[in-house]
Amino acid sequence: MCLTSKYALSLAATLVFLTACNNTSGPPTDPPTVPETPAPPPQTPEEPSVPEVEGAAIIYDTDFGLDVDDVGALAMIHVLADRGEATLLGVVSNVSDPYAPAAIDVINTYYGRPDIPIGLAEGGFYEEAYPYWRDPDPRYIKDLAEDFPHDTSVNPADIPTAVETYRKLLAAQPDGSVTVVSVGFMQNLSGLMASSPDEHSVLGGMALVRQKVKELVIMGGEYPGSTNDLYLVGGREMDPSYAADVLENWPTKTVFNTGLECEGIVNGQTLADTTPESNPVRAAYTMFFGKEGEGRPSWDLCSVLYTARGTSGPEGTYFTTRTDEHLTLSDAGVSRWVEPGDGRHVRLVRVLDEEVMEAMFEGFITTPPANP
Ligand SMILES: [Ca+2]
Repeated sequence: MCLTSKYALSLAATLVFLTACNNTSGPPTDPPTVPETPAPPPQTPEEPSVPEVEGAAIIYDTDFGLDVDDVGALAMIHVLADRGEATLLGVVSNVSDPYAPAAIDVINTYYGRPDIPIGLAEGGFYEEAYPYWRDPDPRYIKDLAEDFPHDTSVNPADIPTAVETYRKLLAAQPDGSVTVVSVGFMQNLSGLMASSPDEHSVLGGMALVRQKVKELVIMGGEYPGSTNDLYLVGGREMDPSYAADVLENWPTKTVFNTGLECEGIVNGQTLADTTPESNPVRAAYTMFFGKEGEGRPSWDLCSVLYTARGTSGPEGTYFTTRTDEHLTLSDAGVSRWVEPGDGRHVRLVRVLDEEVMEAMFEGFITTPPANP
């Protein structure tokens, strides 16, 4: 029987076991002695743990609340993650609405990822984020936060800033590996570039971005130009300076899904037919429209598609790219694509039929969570 001791994994366990065996074959002796615990190995400073990443490593920068395709796009990221095509590192809100982080966490929680880091924009930009061009104007993120499970505070003082969240997430990732998906305003990105070294990284913002970010994927930048591009101008609370800073100074490849490319592709209209009432994605669309069965253009979803799969996938070629122009933005918020290319700005041109893309997006956002 004592041969089994050879399977013991540690010296300590072996000694205890041998002692016990001896005790069964002879007269009682002294109580078994507890072998000395080997000294622990010398402490080494812990490396920051790097979570396992599959597919595109995404930080999603969203104006959650202003429109509802942001919810569809976040759902799509989760389904891509369930399929091993993406990893959601974190989400930052570029509106300052205190309900935005909680509403984002509602969606993350529904898809079985309740602990994704979430950051909130500073500075009082869109402190109430709702579709202000609609009448009535539902603040669906507040309803999501109040009606669905999550564990995120609605007190902004409890939420890390978007810039801090960016810095912490980027610092923990391998060089050149992170894709930032910006589907809203750009003050978080501008703030990240201007950020100082902190406990997360000795690098300033520009160096940190240059080192860690693979590419920035922006939804916005209407082609061939616009005086009123929502995200470049800043919408109702206009301030084009942040977007101007990003267009001019962001140090990595920047890929523009200009909005119009995917405006004709509708998403969300079948959520009420194919998913349960407990689905907060369905609820968001229903609350946004005030009724079921309506869909929204797929601006943000096209950015997610490019981010996860690039310009082509099983359905065919999604996009071609143009690099012969770069996007400029004046102080007054007038944007224009001008020649020549600057080596950084890339523009996506949709190729795949709208119907095929629509079916693909609807398939993504109506897929149940793999690990609810
Ligand atoms: Ca958006």
